[in-house]
Order: sequence, then C-alpha cells, then structure tokens
Amino acid sequence: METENKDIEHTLVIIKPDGISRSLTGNILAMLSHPESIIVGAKVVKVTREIAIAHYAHLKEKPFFDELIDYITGNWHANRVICLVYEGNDVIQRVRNIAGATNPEEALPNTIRGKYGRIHSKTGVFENTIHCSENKSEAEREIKLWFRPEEIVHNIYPVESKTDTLEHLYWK
Ligand code: DAT
Ligand code: MG
Repeated sequence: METENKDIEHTLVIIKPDGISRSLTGNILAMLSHPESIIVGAKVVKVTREIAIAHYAHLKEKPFFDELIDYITGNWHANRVICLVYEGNDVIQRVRNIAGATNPEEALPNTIRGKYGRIHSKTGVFENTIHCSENKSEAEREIKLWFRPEEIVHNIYPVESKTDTLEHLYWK
C-alpha cells in the first residue's frame, strides 16, 4: 500500500556518530516524539564513504567537505549512525524546528542542535548530532539512498519487483 494522503510527508533523520558516542539517542528520540510524527523505518548503519559522499553530494565544493565526510563516516566518534524515516503531516518542517539551526551556536537552546551540538575546534565542522531532510524532494532522494523498500513498513514511494542474482547472507 502506498501512502494515499498527499499531505502526508516523509523525512529522513540520521542520529550522527557524535550523537551515538555521547549516548544521546534516547534524548534525541524523546525530543522528536510527537503524536503526528510516526516512525515507519529505523536501522543502525555503518556508514561507507560511498554513501556519505552521495548523501552530501550537494556540498562537494564546500571547504569543509572532506572533514564532513570524516565526521559522518565515524572517523572521530562511533563508526555507525541510526537512520529513521518519520511519516506525518508537516513532518519535514516539524523535525527541522525541533533539530534547530545548522550551526549549533545559532540553534536555540531548546533544540537538539542547540542543546547537544558543538563546533569542532580544529576543523570547524558543525557537529550537530542530527541530520534531517530539508524538503520533500531531498527527503525522497535521501530515503531512497539509505533504505530499501522492504525496510520501511509500507511502500511510501512506488516500487517495482526485480529478480537479481546478488548473494545474500542468511542465519546458519
Ligand atoms: P542541514 O544539516 O541543517 O540541512 P546543510 O545541509 O547545509 O545543513 O549541511 C550539512 C551538514 O554539513 C551540516 O549538518 C553540518 C555541516 N555544515 C554545514 N555548513 C557548515 C559550515 N559552514 N561549516 C562547517 N560545517 C558545516
Ligand atoms: Mg541539509
């Protein structure tokens, strides 16, 4: 079943490596909790350089790009992140409001980034503990990058079935 209500949005949230290593997962999830923000997908991911570069492709020309990739792939903290897909009316903006401004020094103190973010003193990278999609098209691009359709509780975007010859691991 695809989502029928056109007002329903989806957004990708990533609890970044600093959020994991500083045991902030519970606090971040509690702050994101809202009756109209429903989690429809969640997983722990070891971030490869490949997915990190694809995720931040639009920031390739920025002077902090290499450090940003080091940060998100876990070179400074934990080598994993938690990815979540939230569903709900207006969920993209609601999550961004709760996350706060990109720069932790500018984020309001009652937001996730305002409470828990910091600027790395050597690299200047904003270690802001959480990623959240900026708009509908970015959300779709990012969700499709990080999640396969089977990992989300219903088909939030159209799917097609293909048979492939990839080898998969099974429990012995
Ligand atoms: P956001 O994550 O709020 O959507 P973004 O997409 O512009 O912001 O940037 C992605 C990440 O890159 C951001 O969460 C932290 C880092 N970053 C952005 N701007 C930066 C800057 N001027 N200096 C250092 N790190 C920055
Ligand atoms: Mg962004």
